[in-house]
Amino acid sequence: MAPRPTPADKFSFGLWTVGWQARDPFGDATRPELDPVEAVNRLAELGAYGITFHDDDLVPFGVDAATRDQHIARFRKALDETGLVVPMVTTNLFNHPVFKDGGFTSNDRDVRRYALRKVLRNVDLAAELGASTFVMWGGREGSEYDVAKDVRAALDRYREAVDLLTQYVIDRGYNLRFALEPKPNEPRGDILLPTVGHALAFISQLAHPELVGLNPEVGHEQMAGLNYAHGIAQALWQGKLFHLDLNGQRGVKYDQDLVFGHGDLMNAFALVDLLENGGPNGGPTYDGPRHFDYKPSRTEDMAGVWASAAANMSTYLLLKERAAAFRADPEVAEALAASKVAELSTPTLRPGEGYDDLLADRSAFEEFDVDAVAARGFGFVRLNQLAVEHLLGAR
Ligand code: GLT
Ligand code: MN
Ligand code: MN
Repeated sequence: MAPRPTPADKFSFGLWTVGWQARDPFGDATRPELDPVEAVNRLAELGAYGITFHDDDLVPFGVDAATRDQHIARFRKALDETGLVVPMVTTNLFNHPVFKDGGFTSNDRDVRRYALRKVLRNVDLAAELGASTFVMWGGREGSEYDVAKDVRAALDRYREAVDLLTQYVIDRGYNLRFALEPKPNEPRGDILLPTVGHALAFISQLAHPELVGLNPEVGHEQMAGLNYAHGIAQALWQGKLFHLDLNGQRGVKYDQDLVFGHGDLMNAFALVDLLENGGPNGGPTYDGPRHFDYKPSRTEDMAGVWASAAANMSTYLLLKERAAAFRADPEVAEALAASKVAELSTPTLRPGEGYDDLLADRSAFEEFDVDAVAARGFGFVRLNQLAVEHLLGAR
């Protein structure tokens, strides 16, 4: 039986996920529009704790101020009634044709100024609703043609935008941090800040790097052929895992946004194990929202939408159970020791040891039995098979 989620599990969903009408480049919508208030009610019933949105998911683009206030007020009422929270907010800088060459990095300066105003307005709303993370996915920030985009100038403009936004939250006293979401391509041929690594390097160039981290998405890293769990581990290592987008992807192809675990299940297992058991004392490494950014497949009706939303959460909880069982298994402990997994945490040099001591240590080199050590196996396959057996419920 799949475990039932509760708000303590901190599961959250984008309004654009369950609300996706399944329009794709080849076909029309297969589902009706979803009222944000209904999304709040249904997600709360299913056991989620949070809901996130783009400005335009909640308030249709271009409506007047009074209509905007009405939309926000009825959404707030649904939040108050259900206890659902808004941990994260983001801005749509990709849908309207004005953003066809990007928002912060459009070649057109007027578009860049308009994009900044749209984001500043949404930052106010995020703070008003108590969000602590503001995601920035720059899906249109990029190019199809190398000669048409000065990438260094684009990065200057990207930095200019992020620096303005961090200064704004500092001056307004908002408790809000920014999380960049990398993606290698789609909708642009090449997107700026394409991977976790590029985004981390970009952050080091900012005026307030402490206020900027990452929102890595499973499928986006896997579209680039990269290991998501490794990317998350490095983001944690650098103190930059501010938020994350969980979903599923099957290999290097278009962005599938499948249910979490419906792609690379082994990597999802490693990820949940890292998030839940990877801390210094075997506890969680990350205590933020477990946010699902998936698209209910186009084949599904509304009942299928809610079933797929529930599937994300139960898969996560099942993996959490399986990872706990893996960690508690004495045979796994023995295999981990045989593979010297914990030995990697021992510094290579002794306390206070420097290169002079290392050079003087004959056992490290002159007397080191290279052939004997080279002949020893690490037993990683056995260890991984134990993980597979736990994952399959065979242990
Ligand atoms: C868009 C994208 C997602 C991002 C969203 C945040 S928008 O749906 O595909 O990966 O997380 O802007
Ligand atoms: Mn995606
Ligand atoms: Mn995403």
